[in-house]
Amino acid sequence: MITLLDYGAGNVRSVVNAIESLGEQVRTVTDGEDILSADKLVFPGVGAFGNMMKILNEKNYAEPLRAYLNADRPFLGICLGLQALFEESEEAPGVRGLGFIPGSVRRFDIDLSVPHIGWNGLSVRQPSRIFNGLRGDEKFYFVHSYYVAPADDSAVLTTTDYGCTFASSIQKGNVIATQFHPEKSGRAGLQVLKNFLESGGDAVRPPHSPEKTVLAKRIIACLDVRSDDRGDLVVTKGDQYDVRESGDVRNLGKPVDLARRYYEEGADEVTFLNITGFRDFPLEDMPMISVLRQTSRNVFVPLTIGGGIRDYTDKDGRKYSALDVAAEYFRSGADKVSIGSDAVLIVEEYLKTGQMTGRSAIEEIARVYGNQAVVISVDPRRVYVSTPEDVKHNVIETATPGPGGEKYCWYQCTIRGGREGRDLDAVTLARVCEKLGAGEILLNCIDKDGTNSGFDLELINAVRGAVTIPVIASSGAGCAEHFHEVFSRTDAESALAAGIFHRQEVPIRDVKNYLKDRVEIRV
Ligand code: 1PR
Repeated sequence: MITLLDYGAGNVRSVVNAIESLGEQVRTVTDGEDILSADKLVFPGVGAFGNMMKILNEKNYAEPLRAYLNADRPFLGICLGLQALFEESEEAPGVRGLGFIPGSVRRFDIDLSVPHIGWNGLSVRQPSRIFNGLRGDEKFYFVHSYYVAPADDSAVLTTTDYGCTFASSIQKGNVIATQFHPEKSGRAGLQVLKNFLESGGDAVRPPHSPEKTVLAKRIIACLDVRSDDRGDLVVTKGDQYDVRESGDVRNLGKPVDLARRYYEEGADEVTFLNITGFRDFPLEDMPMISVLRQTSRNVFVPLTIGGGIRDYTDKDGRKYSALDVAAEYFRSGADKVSIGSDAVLIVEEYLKTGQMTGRSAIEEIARVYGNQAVVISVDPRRVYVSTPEDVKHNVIETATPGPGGEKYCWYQCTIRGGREGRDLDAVTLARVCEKLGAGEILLNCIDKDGTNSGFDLELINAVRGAVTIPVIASSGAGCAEHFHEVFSRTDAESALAAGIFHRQEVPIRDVKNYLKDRVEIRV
């Protein structure tokens, strides 16, 4: 029996799923006694350092935890569960951590995108039983803006490079903690968890551990989901957002089956977009939640879900906040939520008033679940103009002139699945969303969607240049070369595709095989 320390601030579903997939049972801590009586304690920290310590203190968990750690009992901390072991964090000055390891937690101060999101490697510094069965060159999933800086190296198991070299896992006796998420790191991550759960085993040094590590570019499979005319939930795919063919909604498969297939084929992440979420209320549309629950049981890479994340009043007058909707998605196994239409309305309001209210969906979800959990899905469309002075928007000079020979264009944000254009450009949207606390931009392009003609590099460069958070390039992938093009000609951190994967024209494996000698990826 594995004891899980869940202090109620986020998604522990995936950790439970991963442990259960290894044949173990999980019980959740309900009081300090449960901590002291645990055989093996897993602490998947989520959210922010200050809030975490506040809850641990309020629930009287902090002292039993210190006692458990000091007694050298089996412990696995994950992400914030690693940071909790230190004395203090720049994320919450003045708040005392558990202080089990001397040192502090620092914010990345680097030229690269923060948070550090994605698959990066481990440089092994000391042998450990946690490495049993690993080659050493596997990549693991990270998502964090802060890293631990131990006072000395004695407990450092691995380091990872991202603008600086930081401790990515530590071990002191039976206490092990990782900055990366084993439960989201595919087969390699499950092996690390298994090594922890199985007591014993010799300390080993994996044979192929790199001296320096590199963050991989991510390949994301996207499933646009909606009910067809018979009411069945299907994966569909549009041409420039039109998902109907001869009047019917295109049906390209079942969401849970396809997500599983993409996981097995090597997708680094899976994204579900409930494309009619703008008109349906997701908490009534329970099939989506059930898709997420079933998927997270056997897909061990990050899952993002979008569609319908906004405030809502149901027919009985009951009010739900966007945070309520997001919370249900996180409980059901999502790691990130993506906000589309509502983000546009939030930014318009911000531009009108110049005020950050702290109450928008972006700010509220970021505050509770962390910036990295909030993705903004942008649905822009090109609008051509003859000169940059024609509009007040961010205009670019384009190599693909418009129908009247126009040499300039701007990217108009849309809402309601592209149905309604707004007086806002994608560059401004991305910039304001970052300011409000979004952690990542999912950059679609209506003109390119479903065309197989390649990504809109001009759009991606314009948005990527305007923000410091990671950008996911989306729409238009037609062959493996297009992924190479987007990674070599833009600074996008990841690339997403739908149609070519669903129709099995270019499987994810072929994309990765093509990229592997050209771009750093997770093989
Ligand atoms: O507005 O917060 O309710 O969210 C709705 C979400 O649904 C948004 O993220 C929006 O992008 C998405 N969406 C709405 N309508 C459509 C549609 O297609 N009719 N799909 C839609 C967006 C774009 C991508 C697609 C890529 C790659 N689809 O998801 O997967 O373009 O496609 P490709 O590789 O085949 O070219 P809200």
